[in-house]
Amino acid sequence: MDRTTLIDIEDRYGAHNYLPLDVVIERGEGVWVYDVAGKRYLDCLSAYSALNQGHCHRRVIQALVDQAQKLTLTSRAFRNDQLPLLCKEICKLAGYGMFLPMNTGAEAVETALKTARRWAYEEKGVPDGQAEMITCQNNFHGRTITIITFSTEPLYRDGFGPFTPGFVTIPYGDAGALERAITPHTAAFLVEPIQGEAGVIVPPDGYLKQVRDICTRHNVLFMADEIQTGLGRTGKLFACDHENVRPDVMILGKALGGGIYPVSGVLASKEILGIFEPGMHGSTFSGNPLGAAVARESLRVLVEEGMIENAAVMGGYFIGHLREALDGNERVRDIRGKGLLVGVELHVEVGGARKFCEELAVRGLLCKETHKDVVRFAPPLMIDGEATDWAMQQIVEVLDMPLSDLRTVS
Ligand code: IF1
Repeated sequence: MDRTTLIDIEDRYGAHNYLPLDVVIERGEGVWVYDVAGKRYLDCLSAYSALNQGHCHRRVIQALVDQAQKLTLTSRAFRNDQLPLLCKEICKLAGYGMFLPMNTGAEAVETALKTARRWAYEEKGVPDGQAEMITCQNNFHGRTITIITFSTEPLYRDGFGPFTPGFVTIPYGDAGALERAITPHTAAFLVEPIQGEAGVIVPPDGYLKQVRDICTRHNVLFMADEIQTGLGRTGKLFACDHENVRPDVMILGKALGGGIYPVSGVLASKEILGIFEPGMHGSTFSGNPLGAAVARESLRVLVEEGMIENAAVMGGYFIGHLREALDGNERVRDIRGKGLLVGVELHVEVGGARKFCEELAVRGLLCKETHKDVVRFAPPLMIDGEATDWAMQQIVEVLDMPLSDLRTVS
């Protein structure tokens, strides 16, 4: 079916909760995707970092197919032969004592919040029903009603109340604000090591170390949402590794399923995740053998194929070169990021980043604006030098074009 027919059908029968670039993708391989007309694009979004291993990675697909032919779902009413190995392998890789699997990122965040509340009542001695949680301005942790309770973005929040009590918001990157916000009832501090959706906001050097120190001193759980920054994206296994900091609770999703199958989960010590007793929490699909097999292979591929190191090398090259090449560009306000999570912020006067994303798509490079003025570039982690050079050339050229020459895909 052709592109416009498919778009019409989607717009007629699908809810309009997104405004996608009007490319209709049919096939993907590595860093490349192909639309229904056969046109090739370099994917510089990677489904918001869910595709760190690239599209349809052969080994992960093989693990999926093999497992799908054997066993897909038992529910946690019974055991299966894949979940135990996923739990062990991810704990060994990440250096934690226990893993609690879920499916989507938002569910993993909810799981972490439930963990922290229960821990506060049972271990910390917070009076029942009074646990507090600290979160940051401009955070993004998902879309459930509890999670949007502490969103500061009206678009995500307005009209969805009433909300969940027990949350406090502080500025991001401000360790002093964290210390001041802590009370005897504080259970946890939930934070993204780099704020992705807020526009690739990298906190000041040393922030995560200070957070670690403050949380330890006040017996508050440090919970890192590494759903977007984790699993190699920033050139280390976790973004917290850049400061050699170990959060008490590590929240993962996205690339844990290799961009193939939704797998998420929470890592913590036995003391912390040990608060869960049978029946307290769960989900029909969590820990299913299909997802577990996919996650196991997704982790192996990341490590064995050197993707994390490649993200560090290519990311450094990408950011360094863009800074140099866009030095004199008056539209560009800032270029920032770590590894292959890169944001290019334009001055507000430019009037938004979307039209540059449209022109880039016409040229065969897919990326997406975040908020209004930032373009986020986050290609799969196995991108090579040649594709990186080509991408940078397109970006530099497009950011230099007269507005009237910019084309749109539709
Ligand atoms: C959408 C944004 C990115 C996340 C972090 C939890 C979740 C996400 C740090 C929830 C999800 C996604 C969801 C997707 C778009 C996207 C996004 F622009 F909206 F904010 F990546 F930057 N924590 N991020 O980034 O995980 O439940 O979606 O599996 O909601 O439109 P999920």
